[in-house]
Amino acid sequence: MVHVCVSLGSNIGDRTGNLLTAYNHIMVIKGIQPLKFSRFYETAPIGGPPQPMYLNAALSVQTTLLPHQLLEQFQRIETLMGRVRTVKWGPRPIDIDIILYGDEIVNDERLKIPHPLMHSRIFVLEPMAEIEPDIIHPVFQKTILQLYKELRTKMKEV
Ligand code: A4P
Ligand code: MG
Repeated sequence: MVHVCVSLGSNIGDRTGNLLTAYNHIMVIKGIQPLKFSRFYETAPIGGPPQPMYLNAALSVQTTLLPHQLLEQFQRIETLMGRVRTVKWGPRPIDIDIILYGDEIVNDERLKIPHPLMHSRIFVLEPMAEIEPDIIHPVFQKTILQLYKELRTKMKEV
């Protein structure tokens, strides 16, 4: 079993309903067991075109699935929930990103783990620091809580 951190985001339609629906879909995938689900955070959109506010959450699970199998399952759920990929970083009913997969590093065309932007995104780190503060980022060798605090400090400086 591998301990996996997942980030969820929604900024179209019933955002709360979308996060809960995504959670329900994830929980019935064979080979996934839930650990913790964060509260929901309203966050200003970062990047992409002008778009509505997001609702973000973090989820930790244990799984026997391999990284690419997880990605496939998450993309199936995104499509099922009406996700149409148009603009990069554009608005979406649901985005499901794999943030950490144990301490494994994956870097190919389709999948990058740890998620390359996680340490610079407060909307990823804040919910994750709530549920899994002590997990260590395998590249930076820092805990999620440390990364979150460092980013908070950086944001105050600008
Ligand atoms: N991909 C590579 N690595 C991963 C990974 N670790 N997890 C590939 C999931 N997917 C991964 O993603 C494009 C491709 O990334 C996939 O085909 C997959 O093979 P996508 O979800 O289709 O497109 P995207 O969402 O536009 O790109 P991406 O990189 O997922 O965007 P982000 O980084 O998630 O940014 N502002 C706020 N406040 N809250 C948000 O949640 N989200 C975004 C999207 C922008 N601004 C936001 C938020
Ligand atoms: Mg995504």
